[in-house]
Amino acid sequence: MKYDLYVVTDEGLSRGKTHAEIAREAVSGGADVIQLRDKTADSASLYAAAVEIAEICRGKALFFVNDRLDVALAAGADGVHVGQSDLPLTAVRRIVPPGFLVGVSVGSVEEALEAERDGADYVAVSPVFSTASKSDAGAGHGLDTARAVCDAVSIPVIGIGGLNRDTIPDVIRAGIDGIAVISAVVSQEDISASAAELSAIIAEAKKSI
Ligand code: TZP
Ligand code: MG
Repeated sequence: MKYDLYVVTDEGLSRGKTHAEIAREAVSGGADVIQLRDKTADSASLYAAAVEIAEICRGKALFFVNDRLDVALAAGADGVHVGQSDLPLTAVRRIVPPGFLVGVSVGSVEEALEAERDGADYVAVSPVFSTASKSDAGAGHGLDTARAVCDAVSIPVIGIGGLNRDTIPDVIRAGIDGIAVISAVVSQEDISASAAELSAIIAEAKKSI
């Protein structure tokens, strides 16, 4: 499973592009993972976007839905991403079929170990740095926490929050496997070119670890 460039959709930060347009352009630029994230859409429109993105991603990228396990399952997504106050991972695992992927946001080594023990497919250190893209993200946990989580678990570790062309190399050097972004791709004029640029930066940084 390759998580190198993980693009989280956000219609509020996308210069007017829809979730599906963001996903299509990001995948064409080489994104490895797309996460559909929308805290305000009604279920019908979220489901419609998820069906479209599942098709865009098929055979090209993994597709996760944030939080909404019902939408993820109904739309045929590869997985769901849950936070610490979403449906607990143990409950998610009781519902989903074998092979369905579950990612969990963590802010400490303890949360990461618990998620790994409960069967997470990856954990996301969230946020690595402070960010204006998520109003309640809180202070960044920093590179030391990212490094400690990477040392503690053997599942892939994603980083999210304040990651861009300048910060990615240090985050990769801390041991992070995947780089999740909103603004560094979604808010750019050319989403495809930005995804391609970040993919190349990630690949280059991984060569030197
Ligand atoms: N979860 C933790 S930080 C964040 C989310 C969804 C926002 C990341 O956005 P950006 O623009 O890449 O900092
Ligand atoms: Mg959540």
